[in-house]
Amino acid sequence: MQNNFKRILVTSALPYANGHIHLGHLAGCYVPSDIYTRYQRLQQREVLHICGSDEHGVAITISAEKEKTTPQAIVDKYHKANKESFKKFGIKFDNYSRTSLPIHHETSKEFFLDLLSKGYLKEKEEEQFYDADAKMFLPDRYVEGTCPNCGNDKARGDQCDNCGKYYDQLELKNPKSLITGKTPIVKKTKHWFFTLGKFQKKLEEYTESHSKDWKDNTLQQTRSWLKEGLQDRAVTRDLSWGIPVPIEGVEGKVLYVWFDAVLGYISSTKEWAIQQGKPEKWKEYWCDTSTRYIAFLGKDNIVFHTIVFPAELMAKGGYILPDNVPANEFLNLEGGKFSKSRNNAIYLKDILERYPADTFRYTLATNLPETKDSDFYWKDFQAKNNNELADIYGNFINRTITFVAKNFENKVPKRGKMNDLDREVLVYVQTAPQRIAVFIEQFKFRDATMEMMNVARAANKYFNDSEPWKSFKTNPEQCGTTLNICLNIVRSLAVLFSPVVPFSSDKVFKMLNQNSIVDNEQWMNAGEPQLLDGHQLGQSEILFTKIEDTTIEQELSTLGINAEAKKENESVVSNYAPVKPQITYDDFAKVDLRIAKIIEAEAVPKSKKLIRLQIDLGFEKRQIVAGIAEKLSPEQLIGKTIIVVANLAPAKLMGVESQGMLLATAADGANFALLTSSTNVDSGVGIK
Ligand code: B3M
Ligand code: ZN
Repeated sequence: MQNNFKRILVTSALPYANGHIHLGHLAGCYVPSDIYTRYQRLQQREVLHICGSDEHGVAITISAEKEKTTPQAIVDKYHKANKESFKKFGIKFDNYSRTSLPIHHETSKEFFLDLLSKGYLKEKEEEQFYDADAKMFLPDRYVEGTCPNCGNDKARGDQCDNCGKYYDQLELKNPKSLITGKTPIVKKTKHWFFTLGKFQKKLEEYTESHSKDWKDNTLQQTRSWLKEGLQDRAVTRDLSWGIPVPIEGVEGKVLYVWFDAVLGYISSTKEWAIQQGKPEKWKEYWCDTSTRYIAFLGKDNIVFHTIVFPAELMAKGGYILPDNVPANEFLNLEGGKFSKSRNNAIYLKDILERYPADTFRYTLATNLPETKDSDFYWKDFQAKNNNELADIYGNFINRTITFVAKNFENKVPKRGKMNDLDREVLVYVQTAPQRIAVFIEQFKFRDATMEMMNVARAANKYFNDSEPWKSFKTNPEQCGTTLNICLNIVRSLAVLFSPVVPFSSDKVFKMLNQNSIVDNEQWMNAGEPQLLDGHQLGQSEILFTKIEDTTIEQELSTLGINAEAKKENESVVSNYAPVKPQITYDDFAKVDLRIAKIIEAEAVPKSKKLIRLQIDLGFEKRQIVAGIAEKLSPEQLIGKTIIVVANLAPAKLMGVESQGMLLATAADGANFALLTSSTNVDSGVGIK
């Protein structure tokens, strides 16, 4: 990690402008990046948060065909909608640009031509799927077929959504054109290939220089690509929508969307600089080594930001590289996958009509898929709103403010002599900014948010233990001190919570009749008592209202997923095997179950089912073989914390020795699950 930096550049993945932002996007990228930048601003650091719409590529043209309109109409519609939703949700970008803007086209062409002149782009003929009826080549998502890696039969031409593997489209099995549904033929076409291999060594060094500060998923996916050896990759496509290949005489070809999308961060920064009236200022962020660059994104975008983009930047020269790439895993919905097509996605624009933004910001922040996929459950959402936001944070604010309004003429009472309880709680609050900062600096936003709520918990406890309703009659001076401290904690909480629930913090500041806004506060001073004795407070209002059961039932009934999930579950019931003969505890105790971490994974050659795993048991490393290759890919397995039978006699499977066995459900489809540990437990710990 780079320590002496002057400013921080934060980028959030550019969402495709072909659909509305949903909870999966927010949990994967935008809630974390917004918390991070808001916090850094409170730390008085110079921060720039950059984003925009990704408006090129086949994702857009296919959506246009589906909605029977033009790509331009699609991107215009969704760019506007998403920009607005982000704003209402309080995701603060310094600029939200579009990759269809001239400034972006110019930037991308400049990169392409520079790389071409340096010999990093090679012209080659390659074979590609061609739809003879539609008379067109079928780039990327225009073909669907069976994934060569995991067997998923809805795999796209360039990438499988199920196992995350990227491959050459000719490897796809049973290819079908998305335009005519026919089996495409293979035909030659000319493209420009980025010689990624030339950067293999530099990228390895770059990756390993971050072996201590990058998250597991980022590091493992990047290493696994590097291990396979970087190949030349086509960075042009036969399409008319996109940035035309800037070479004379070349027609009907555009830059591959991933080649230009990542450059969108740079062009968005340029656009911002122009808006500031300082057109050269973007260089401070991209070309100055005293800038620390953090790229937030979801796990399916990792390698484009740790390999492809850095290689482009290295090839061009003079640019800084991402210092960290805090990628999140996926957020699932009610135990299933988010899916636009199956109508089981929750869209930001819809929830903004029904709930305050902060409720979702908080519930997502406490449930971010930081180390593994997490689930959004409506019931959980209700519980977090009712039992935490309303009952803990909201309640403390409310009871404090109403008590002061009723008993102290709505003015901050004088702080007199302090007792042990007073001093204790003050120290706890004063040290909170530092505790939370440590989490945020490590991109542990869940922990940070929980720590914020812990402060509110401690505040409530202090209120209860101090019993001001009693001391008001018996010792009014002591009561004044208690409420003075409570009000100051209200203020502290508003600042500490502001990266997560900024709208509520603004309301609290109004209630406190503070003339500054939360954004002007200093993070490290947030725990200090700052309200003056006698300060007149504003009007109180309820911060969070409770969500009724009927509201949640309504939400659940509108989710398409339920009916389907139920059906799937019903069909399994009859398949459960009868329970085996009874055993004694001693029988069970013979099985030595241990926590282990998967450090390597690779398919066993010539086997469809077997995967060879290298696992770390804490006290030793071992090889085991598991029959789960059809369910999970090596990439999905690496880094997982699993449970293994550690004392199983070794056995050979297809000639490969297995020294143990992992635990997983004995079912297929939606009921297949690898047993993993839900919290971070050391490898080697036993299970009973
Ligand atoms: N638009 C993929 C996505 O929306 C892509 C990200 C681009 S980041 C430069 O998941
Ligand atoms: Zn796959």
